Amino acid sequence: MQVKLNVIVGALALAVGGSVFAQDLVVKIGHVGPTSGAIAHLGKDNENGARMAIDELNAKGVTIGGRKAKFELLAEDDGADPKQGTAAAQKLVDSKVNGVIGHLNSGTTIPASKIYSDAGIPQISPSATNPRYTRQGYKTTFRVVADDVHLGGTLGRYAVKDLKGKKIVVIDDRTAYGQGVADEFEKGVKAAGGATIGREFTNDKATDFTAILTSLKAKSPDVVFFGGMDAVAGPMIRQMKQLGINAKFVGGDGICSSELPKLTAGTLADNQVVCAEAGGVEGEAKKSMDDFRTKFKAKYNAEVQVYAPYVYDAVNVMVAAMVKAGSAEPAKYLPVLAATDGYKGVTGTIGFDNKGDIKNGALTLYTYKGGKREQIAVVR
Ligand code: ABU
Repeated sequence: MQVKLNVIVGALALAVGGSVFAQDLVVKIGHVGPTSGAIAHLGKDNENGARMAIDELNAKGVTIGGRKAKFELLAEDDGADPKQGTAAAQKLVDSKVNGVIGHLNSGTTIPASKIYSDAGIPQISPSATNPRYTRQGYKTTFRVVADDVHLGGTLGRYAVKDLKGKKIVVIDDRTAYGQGVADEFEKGVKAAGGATIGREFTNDKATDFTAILTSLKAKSPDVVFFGGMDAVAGPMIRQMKQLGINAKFVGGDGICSSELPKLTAGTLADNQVVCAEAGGVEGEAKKSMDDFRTKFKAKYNAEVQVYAPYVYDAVNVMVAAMVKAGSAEPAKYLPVLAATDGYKGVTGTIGFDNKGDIKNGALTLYTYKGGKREQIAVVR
């Protein structure tokens, strides 16, 4: 009897509630990054970028296909671990997300992309730069930053032509990103007429680099390139100083964070590091990025690390495609997303090529002075 009563009450509640909630379209946006582990500061930065976009969209009010959309962020932690990454991806697919922003690392983004592709769910990575991600033939993969061919190649040329490196050595962390960007750096060095004189590797959890740095010190390097993330680069720079290696330290977007000076425990010299963010704006377009940074600081009481603005744009580009398609159903808005062109984001103008890569991607070269990141130049 009690069971019957519960069923009737439940049905009534649904009927009454239905007239209210039928107007709202719940749109679930998945986000995945490492919010635990050594690069949790980067994962949280990304997640905050997504949350900021979602909060603003809900506050502004967005209509999709004549229905008011209510956006929900389903945030997952992949710990920068490929296995945890695929588990997180499956969880989001099972939760029937409408789209995914992530993952942060190439090593997690690439294996996860098969899961999203099989489920037909659009995925935009705001930070995975290994070119393989968008070269697998999947229709669901997009990226709003330049890739490692661009990053590594530009830094390789910069090391030869601008830093005048004559004794360039390379270290990588053997991840999909670290090894890939280091390979591209070496190609860039060669293309610019230079040569590398040593290569060593470590891993993305290492903290002691005495053996590889001692071996490289014997070659008296003037430029050390590191393919890996800031959590490893910081202690490496500190140990270079302890060993008396006075070389420039060059790296890609993975080391180019606000956190890097702190991670070197105060041993970072002015102008010692040259790194590149895989995007960038200049001239009048810079104002929107600066405004984003100010808003972000006010909301989270934290500086942007690297990728938060790219995550913010990725969410907004995805939602713009849903609005244009009049549907948040992946199969309906995916072709509209793929055709994105001329979208004005805080990170610049976004359009995708036929692989899902950003068209005409930029890079921003940075150094550090007084413990703060300082822009050198935006290059295309
Ligand atoms: N692009 C640097 C960090 C993310 C990655 O693994 O690609």
